[in-house]
Amino acid sequence: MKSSIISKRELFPSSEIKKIDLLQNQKILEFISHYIDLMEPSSIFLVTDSREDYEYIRRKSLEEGEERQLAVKMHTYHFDNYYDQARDKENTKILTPNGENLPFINTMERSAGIAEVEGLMKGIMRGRTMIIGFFSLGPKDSPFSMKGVQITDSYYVMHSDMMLYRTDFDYFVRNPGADFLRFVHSQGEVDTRKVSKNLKNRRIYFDLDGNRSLSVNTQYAGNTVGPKKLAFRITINRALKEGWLSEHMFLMGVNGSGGRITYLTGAFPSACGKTSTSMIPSEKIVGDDLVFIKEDRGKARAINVENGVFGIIDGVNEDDDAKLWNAIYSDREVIFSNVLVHNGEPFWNGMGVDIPDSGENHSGIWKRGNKDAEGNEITPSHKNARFTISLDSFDGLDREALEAKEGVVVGGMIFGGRDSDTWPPVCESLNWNHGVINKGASIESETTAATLGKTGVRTFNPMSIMEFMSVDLGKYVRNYLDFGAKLKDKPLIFAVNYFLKENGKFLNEKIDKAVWLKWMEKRIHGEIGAVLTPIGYIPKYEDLKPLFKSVLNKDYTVKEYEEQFRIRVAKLIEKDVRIKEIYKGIRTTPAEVFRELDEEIGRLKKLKEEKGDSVSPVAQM
Ligand code: OXD
Ligand code: MN
Repeated sequence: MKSSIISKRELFPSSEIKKIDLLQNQKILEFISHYIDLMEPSSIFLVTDSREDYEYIRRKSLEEGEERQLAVKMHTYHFDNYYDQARDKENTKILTPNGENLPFINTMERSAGIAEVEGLMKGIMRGRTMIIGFFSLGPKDSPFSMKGVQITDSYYVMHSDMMLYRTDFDYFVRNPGADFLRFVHSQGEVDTRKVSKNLKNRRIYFDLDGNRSLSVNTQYAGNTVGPKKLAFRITINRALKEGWLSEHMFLMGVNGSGGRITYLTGAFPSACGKTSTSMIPSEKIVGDDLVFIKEDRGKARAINVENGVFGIIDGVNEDDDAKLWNAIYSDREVIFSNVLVHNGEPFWNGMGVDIPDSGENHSGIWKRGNKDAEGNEITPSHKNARFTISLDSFDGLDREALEAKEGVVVGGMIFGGRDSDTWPPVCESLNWNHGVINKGASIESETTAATLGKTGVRTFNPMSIMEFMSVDLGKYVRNYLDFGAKLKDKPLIFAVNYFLKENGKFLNEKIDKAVWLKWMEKRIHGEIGAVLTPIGYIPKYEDLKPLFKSVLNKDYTVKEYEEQFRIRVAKLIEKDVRIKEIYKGIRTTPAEVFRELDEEIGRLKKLKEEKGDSVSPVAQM
């Protein structure tokens, strides 16, 4: 069928009709047509892979006032509504047939959900342009990749999509039968600052059966940028059905001896060190947020799904984040969101320079001391203020790995959380199942600003995926265990914790993670030994001391080691019992989960009887 099925053709510019006519993919034409009829845009714009289209979108973001110019030519800034600064858990729902409940997931009956959100979308683009983008999730022409089509009326959202993902209009021209993920978004009515104003009608719904996300009355990128966290809900479901892993993980190359590079993935909840680990200056970044992992001839191979970084800027400073700092302060393109702008310069909390007392920020024209409607003092930038940047802008980008169509072999997988009193800074699991269950599926983390709501509350966050979870957790863990069973060369699984505290003080410096990475790399290649404890293998002091010296030029003391790697036996038992209780409430929990947790509790109890509630790592040797 020809694109004559596009309704209201006569309303649209001939340049765009020409592009549409290149598409013979009936599913796309029907998809576009449905939303033209529903949202009634006054015009359309199709984003092809051309440089002109990229520049047009960028220019329009500025002309429409969704982004504004900073002093540096390629730097712009964007604001979201003061109350639209993060993912909205309450109004994010997974639509399930018959409204089937899923553990920990906000679900809603599918047809009622679609009717509700499409009701809100009716006529919403009157007087506006519908922008349609075509993307590849993962390298083009890779067996890992998926394709997605984004509809939006926000130039900022499309601009972000284009910085973070590869456009792939050509694929759709070449493949009339191709299927794709569907992302439908409208920012809804905006106020004079161009921010979404009908927040009470903000909805982010996922129709997994239709491979579709529907989001409305919001601009925050976590709620709107289709190929990123919207696609993620859909790909988690796909991975489960097809026996692979779609994960909330960075992908990085760690430099080892003799010039070898070992690839590690890492899953951390938002704002817990995932981005900063992936950008450690001494190593190679491939991606900071989303990977697909598949089995290939007995090995686990991974790709980065993205082509850019949408990261938290709060606390980013020149000393701790040199690689990122250089990227941000190059002349490359950056969108800053929800930072403070003063005289054309962006500022954010914790950047390590003096922050002006006035300017414009997410609250509007701002002066230090200003309070919000709830009486809280407004900080210069929001805690979840972000930067959007292409991976191209980073020194030490592993381009070959980023573009590798067949992915790279995963040597290790890291799980981390924000945990002040339980896990040691780094620990290797006993084996795949122990790692999946007692590390990944047992992450508890204190909440952060990436989601609306209270921060600092200990929450269960298996694989750091909970906020994006779209399937039954028991089945998700089952899939992980089965995936490992297919592997001849299993990646080692590690747990890290950068947030251990004693008497309210952090026990580690931010940069210590550079040492843990080197330790893990050596373990993967069997180059060093370790101390066996009830929770897995921890480093020996004699291995860490030279690593601290060579990596950070730091004299690491036995006292530091003892404090950091003390086995907090009582706390660990409490934790395992808590986790067991949670899984008991999930009907589909695999039996292996209880077995692994019980065995670990048994080992810990034995140690407790022999040596007490808190045991020095030296005493373990
Ligand atoms: C993100 C998040 O934006 O996890 O990546 O919040
Ligand atoms: Mn993330």
